[in-house]
Amino acid sequence: MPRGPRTVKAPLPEKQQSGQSSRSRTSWWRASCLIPILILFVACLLAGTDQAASEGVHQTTINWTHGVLECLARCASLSPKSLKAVAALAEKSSTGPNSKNPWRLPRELCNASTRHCDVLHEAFCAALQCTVNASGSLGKWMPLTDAIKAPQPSAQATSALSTMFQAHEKCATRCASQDYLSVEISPGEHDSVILAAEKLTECGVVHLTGHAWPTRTLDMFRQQVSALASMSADEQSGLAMHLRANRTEFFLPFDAELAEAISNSTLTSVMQKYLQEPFALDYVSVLTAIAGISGSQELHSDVAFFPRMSLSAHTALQEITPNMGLTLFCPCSHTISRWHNKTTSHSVNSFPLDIGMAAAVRQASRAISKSIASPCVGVTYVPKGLAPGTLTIYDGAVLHAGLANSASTDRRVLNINFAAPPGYEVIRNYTSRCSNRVQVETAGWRAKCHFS
Ligand SMILES: O=C(O)CCC(=O)C(=O)O
Repeated sequence: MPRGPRTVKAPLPEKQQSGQSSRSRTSWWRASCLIPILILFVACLLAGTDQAASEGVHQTTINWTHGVLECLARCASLSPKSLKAVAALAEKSSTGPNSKNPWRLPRELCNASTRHCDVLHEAFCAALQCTVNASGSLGKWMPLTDAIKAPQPSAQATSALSTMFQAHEKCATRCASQDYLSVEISPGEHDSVILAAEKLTECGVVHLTGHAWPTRTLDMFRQQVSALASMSADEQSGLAMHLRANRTEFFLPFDAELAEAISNSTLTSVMQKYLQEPFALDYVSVLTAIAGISGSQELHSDVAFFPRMSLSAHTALQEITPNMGLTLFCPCSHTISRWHNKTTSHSVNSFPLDIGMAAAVRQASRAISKSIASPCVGVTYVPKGLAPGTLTIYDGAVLHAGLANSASTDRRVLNINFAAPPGYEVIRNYTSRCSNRVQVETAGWRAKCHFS
């Protein structure tokens, strides 16, 4: 469904849809309640409009949060016996030749990294019980051994969840601002690298402005893209892959001089500071949103759950105006509640609220994005526009979506992708559906660019 950056199409909240509004109440009661509500509504509308105009931010309009938080509190109130049953179900779902588990990284990656790499049992109750549909309503409780009906949520879990959720909303609100997310890069200045890595850690996305790339490197990028554009249709299609919503990704042939420029760049320094462990270049491509043809994508992430595994760095090769289709982001969605920083290991007898909330909020945002244009918690961020040379780095776990190009010019973005820990690029195998030529060119980039 095409989705413009500034249109919000909101179905009625669930209660009103199902006709449970207070039809039976007297009209005087309604009138006296409605006046303050109306005043509040107009005030919110004005505040929201202001912010949307200045920051490209939308307010969330479907209220699914109460049901999901209550459900998570119910998961936290399960008996050890039921939690064991959930863990057994989780294990069952993750075995078998075709199972792709979002909550457990392959062993070889786990061994190569100090990161928290298995949250299967912790996330599973949220995934089983607390998912919502496109209109924001919660699914039915799945009966468990001694919790045939959902248990009463404990006051402690309810309060802890509410605090955590508010912290996430605050993070999203702070980060949904182009000024906040933009870090001006001056040649040779180290402080801006540290600041950029901090913003990326906090928000999951950062824009590097100013001298993110030396002019010479930007010129080389543009030459490579022109070279691609002048190839025969056959040669171009051998380097192409189709993406969601009628976009095309062209993989750039390996170029030793460019590989050198990337290796010694501000981008690589920010990546080193952010990841704090070895990583590898995965591939280099050009994302093309075709004028009048590329539509809006559904909200998605590039990796299922874990942050700091796949990072994309998009360089605007031309000025990108709002109607050319900017990328929408849900700020802070890469690590809702910062669960990945905590080293505590959990037993099967507990339900960690932070991991459960991360799983449930990500699912809900994606589900409701099918019906509204402002799917993120609290606020949805779309940049106002990007100047040529601006470098946007985002963690692949951040929920995002490319918006429709309704302009008359194609939008081209140079995309450099990194994988961590090294070896993830092989397991992810992003280019598996591509031609032999793409595999060969990608191998060229990968061989030259390893970072410790
Ligand atoms: O084109 C964009 O802005 C984003 C593309 C993207 O996220 C994707 O195709 O997965």
